[in-house]
Amino acid sequence: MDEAAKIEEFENRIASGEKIEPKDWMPEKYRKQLVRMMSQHAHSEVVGMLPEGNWITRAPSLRRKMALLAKVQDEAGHGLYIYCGAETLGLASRQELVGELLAGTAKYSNIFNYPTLSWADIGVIGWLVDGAAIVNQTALAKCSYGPYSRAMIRICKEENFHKKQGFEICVTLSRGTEKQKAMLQDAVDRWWPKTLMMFGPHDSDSPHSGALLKWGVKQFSNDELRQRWIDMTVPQALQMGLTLPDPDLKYNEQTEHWEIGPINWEEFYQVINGNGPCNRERLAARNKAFDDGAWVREAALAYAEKQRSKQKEAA
Ligand code: BYC
Repeated sequence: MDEAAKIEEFENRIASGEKIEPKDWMPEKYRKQLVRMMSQHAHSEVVGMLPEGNWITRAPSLRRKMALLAKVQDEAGHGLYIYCGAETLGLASRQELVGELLAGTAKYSNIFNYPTLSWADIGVIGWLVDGAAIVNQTALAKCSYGPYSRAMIRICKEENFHKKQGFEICVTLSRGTEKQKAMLQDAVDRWWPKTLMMFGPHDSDSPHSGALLKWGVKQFSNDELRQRWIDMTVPQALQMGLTLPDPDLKYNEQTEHWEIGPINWEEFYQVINGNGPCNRERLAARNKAFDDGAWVREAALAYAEKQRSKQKEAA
C-alpha cells in the first residue's frame, strides 16, 4: 500500500472508533504528536507533586496529611503510567524524555510554576486544578491511541478522589472563621486565572489542535473544554460564597454559558517558556531527586542482573 492509502485506512479506523495500538501502522506526525503530548503530560504529573509535597509536613491534621500524601503518591503513579504509554511509541527508553525535562528543554503544565503559599492553596489546587485536569482527561480517555486512553481511564478515577479532597478542604474553610474564609479567597484569587490557562491557548492560537482533533487525540478543542470547566466551577464558587477575580465574569442567559474577561496570555507564554516564578526551583528539585536516586537505580539494576544470573544457572 502506498502512503496515501495507508493514511486513508488509518483515518477510517479512527473515524469508526477503533483504537490505534502500538504495533499498528501510524503516520509519523501522529506518533510525534503523541510523544510530545504524552511526555509533557507525564512531566506535569511528576512536577505537579512538588507544590503540594511542600504542604505534607504542615497539613493541619493526620487525616488531611494521609489524604494529601496519597494524592501526591498517585501523581507519581500517573507519571509512570504515561511515561510507559509514551515508551510504546518507539522510544529507546523513557530516559530520553526525562532527560529533556531535567535539561529544561521540555514543557510541562504552566500551573505548577507557582508557589503554594497557604494551606488553602492545597484545597484550591484539588478543586480547581484537579477539576480542570478531570475535564481534560475525561475527554482524553476516549482518545484514539489505545495505551493513552487506557491510562486516562484509571487516572480519571484517581483524579476524582483528588478533586474531592480539595473541594472538601475548600468547603470546610468557607464555613470557618473570617481568617479562614479570607485565606480561601486569597488562594482562589491567585489560582483561578492560572487554571484558566491550563487548557492551552485559544483555538485560534493553538498550532497543534487541528491535527490532534483530526486524528481523534483531542475530542474537544481547548476553548470548548475551558468553557465546560468554567460552567461547572462558577456555581460551586458562588455556593461557597466566594468571588472570582474577574470583573467581566457574567452569565449569558441566551447561550447558557458563563463568560469571562481576557486571559493574560503574555504571562502564560513567559511561564511555559521557563520564566515563571518557580520554574527554576522546580527543575532544581527534579534534578536533585534524579541525582539522589542514582544509587537506587544502580541497586535495582544490580539486583536484576543477579536474578538473571541465578535463573541462568538454574536452567
Ligand atoms: N502548560 O497547540 P496547543 C494535572 C503549549 S497534569 C504548558 O494548544 P496542544 C495534574 C503546548 O505544549 C496537567 N504548555 O497544544 C497533575 C504547545 O507547545 P509546544 C497536564 C502548554 O497540545 C498533578 C503550545 O503551548 N495535562 O492536571 O494542542 C496534580 C501550543 O499549544 C499548555 C496534560 O498535559 C499548558 N497548560 O494542547 C494535579 C493533558 N497549554 O509543544 C493536576 C494532555 C499549551 O509546541 N495535554 N501548552 O512547544 C493536552 O490536553 C494538550 O496538550 C493541551 C495543549 C490542552 C495541554
